Amino acid sequence: ATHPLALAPVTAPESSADAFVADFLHSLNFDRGVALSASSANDRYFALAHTVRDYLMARWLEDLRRQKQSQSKGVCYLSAEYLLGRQLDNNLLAGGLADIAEEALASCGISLDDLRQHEVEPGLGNGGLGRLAACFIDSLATLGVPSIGYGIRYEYGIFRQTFVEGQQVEQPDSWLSLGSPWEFARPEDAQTIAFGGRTETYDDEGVTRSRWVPGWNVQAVPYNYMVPGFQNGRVNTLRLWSAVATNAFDLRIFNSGDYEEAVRAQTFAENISKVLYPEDSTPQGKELRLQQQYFFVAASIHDFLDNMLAEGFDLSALPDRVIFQLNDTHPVIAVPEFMRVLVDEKKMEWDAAWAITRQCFAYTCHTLLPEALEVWPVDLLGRLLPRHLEIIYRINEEFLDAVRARYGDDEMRIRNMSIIAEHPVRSVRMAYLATVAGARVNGVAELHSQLLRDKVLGDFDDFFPEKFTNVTNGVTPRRFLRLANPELSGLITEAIGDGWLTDLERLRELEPFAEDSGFRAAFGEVKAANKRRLHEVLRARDGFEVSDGHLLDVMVKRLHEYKRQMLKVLHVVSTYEGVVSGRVPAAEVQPRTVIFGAKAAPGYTMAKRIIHLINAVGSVVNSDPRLDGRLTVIFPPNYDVTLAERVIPAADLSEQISLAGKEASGTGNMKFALNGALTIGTDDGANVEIRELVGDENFFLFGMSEPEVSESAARGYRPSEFYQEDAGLRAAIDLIASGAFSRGDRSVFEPIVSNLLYEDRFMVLADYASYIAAQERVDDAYADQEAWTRSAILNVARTGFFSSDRSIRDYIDRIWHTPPLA
Ligand code: 26V
Repeated sequence: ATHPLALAPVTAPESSADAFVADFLHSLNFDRGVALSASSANDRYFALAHTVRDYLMARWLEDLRRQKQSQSKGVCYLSAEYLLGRQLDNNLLAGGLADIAEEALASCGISLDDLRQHEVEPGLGNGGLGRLAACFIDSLATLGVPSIGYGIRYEYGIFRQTFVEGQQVEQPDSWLSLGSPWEFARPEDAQTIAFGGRTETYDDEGVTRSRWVPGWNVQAVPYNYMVPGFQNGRVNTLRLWSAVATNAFDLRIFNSGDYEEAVRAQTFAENISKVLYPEDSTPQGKELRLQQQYFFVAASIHDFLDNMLAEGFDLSALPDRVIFQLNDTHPVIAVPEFMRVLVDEKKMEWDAAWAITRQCFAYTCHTLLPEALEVWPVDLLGRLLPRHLEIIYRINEEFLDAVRARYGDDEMRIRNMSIIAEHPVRSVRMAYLATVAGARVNGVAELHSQLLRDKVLGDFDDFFPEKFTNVTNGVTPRRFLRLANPELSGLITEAIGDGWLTDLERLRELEPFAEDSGFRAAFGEVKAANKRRLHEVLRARDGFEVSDGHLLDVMVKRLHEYKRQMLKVLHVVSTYEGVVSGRVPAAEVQPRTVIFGAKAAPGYTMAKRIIHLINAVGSVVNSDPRLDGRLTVIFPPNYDVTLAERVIPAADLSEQISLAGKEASGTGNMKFALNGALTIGTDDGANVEIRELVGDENFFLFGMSEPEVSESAARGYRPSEFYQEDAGLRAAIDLIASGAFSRGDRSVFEPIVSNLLYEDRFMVLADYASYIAAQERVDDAYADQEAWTRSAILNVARTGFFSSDRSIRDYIDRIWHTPPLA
């Protein structure tokens, strides 16, 4: 670092369109090896990405150096998922390069917009949890918090969804097939990750110690991704791990002369980071999934300890240097790994190690569904990670001793609080381990955090109330307002300046503009333009023709029964049935286009049936002339971040209709409100906070409250009573049962119908009447466009609270206590 050239990379390239052209052409020629005249669009996209990368590089190198050098406390965000979305636009915006790049490319006769379309989004997440992690690393960089995101570089992300005769068919998402211009492999920073084997005790100068004698190992190779802050000169790192076979492992087998076995072993190792599990909410207890979890957290912990701490660092000071934030239970195996390192490898006393560990971890819970809480069978965990199981047992023993000391021999309580469940199979309850080990436990919206304390983790709240806190989720305004909705962003900036991009509460200053008819007209124009833009996308992407002048009603999120896409289907079917039965003249139907977007977990049969039903209803409704084109249902396949960025800014109505007490937060709900859609929703998750902020008169509330749901369940819920008593509901369900949407074949949707009538776990029928009434209020409200637009503006103005910058500030204040930028 003393040679003068050592400083060269930390000088940013000159920012002018001409310099940009030179860099772009250089990259095209020397990175891609093609002349401009011979280049493909993909070549140009790569060259552009490399050019943008180069501009950010100086800042990145500087931040890497600073983070390593500074002795201040940093955040290691541990997440099995990052649903990043496309990178090019985000990095252009963050680097302040969008205009220069556009001008530079134009001078070469290239349209930036064309190149954008060539980026395959990295879909390394399932839904809300993964997208939240992506928003959080954006905000961490923008706020300049010393931090690093750790995760897995899945070779295949969330599957690509196609429909064949209306049914979901999954295709592999080979997002890396053309390579990724945004990643930097760092094979020299690889970690060796061990698995299997056994434990033993040994005599260490008179002290009996335990150690792990692993059976096999793999290499974890990190890939770094830039995470630029918004125009603040900061660039953080996302470090994703990829599995490869270790040489030692290969050699042993090669020496035995078994070539096929050696290749098999390689495949075995590389399987670990091969594919993202597309299950969302229902853990399957698959061994490979536990391997993935341990693989990435062990690599991350060792990476941090090896690379971020100075030589000879005093480990007892760890709590002043790091907090590991556990994004749900997926990374919780980090806790026993950390203890193993401190006790077995660093030879620390158990109590001292535990005191440190308890300060270095915090846990975020993202669910309320009991079946979504991860448990690992003890026999599986013990086979894969025998030493970790011993450590978990000891943590549990000491914890239960403390519980006994407090409550006496209350065996019921002990059984309920044990980290080890005995039934149906002996298993480790990962949420309990995280709660016992974490310095803090947070839910993701006020209601959710309250329900965690009252119900899911009630005994733990009683035992350590000081641990529990709330951090309401948020979304990054850079991606979901500025990039997704450039026209609205322009209008906002014209009205109040651009401070909102990093201080979203300033959207409040828009409130008076709701009363300004000129502003309302401009706002309405933006919405109309966004709809036209969406129509073009849907035409080009899927061949849909969408009518103008419709209320655009959108429900996009994972397909899950608790989210109740079924309720939306019943609303569509009931509108359709009203017209075809002759009870309602078509002319009285408010023209609506209903857009669905949803992937179902491949093994979730009921969810897939509901997808089939939506498509079936769509094809009947859309082609029935009696509707006079006033009701359209479209379901573009493969809803992803890229499509979200097009759909959300165009929406008039946001459907957030989960059964109260089931949706932990929701984050789509926030994105819609920020883009000026009105919400029809239940009192669930962050809907509660959205409604409080925007005001009752700007939100369509319906359905039971959480306490009402609990009461109804306790009394014994009988859905068929609602069917019997509500003629409209009966007609809609009967129409589905009749085979009207399945060419007369009554068997196709029979499982959906009988589930609704005799089980209906998520109380669709109980909330039906209230939902329909709320939709009637929507129709009435939409008829008065001035009033509707006024409400839409107020939704934008009053939802600045939902910036992920605010969420991160709350994490800092309530959990991390990390100092701001160094
Ligand atoms: C669970 C599992 C189980 C094993 C297989 C893979 C897998 C992947 C994800 C999950 C967790 C699902 C929990 C989740 O995504 N929760 C959502 O988190 C959002 C961000 O906090 C929140 O807005 C949503 O309400 C909540 O459903």
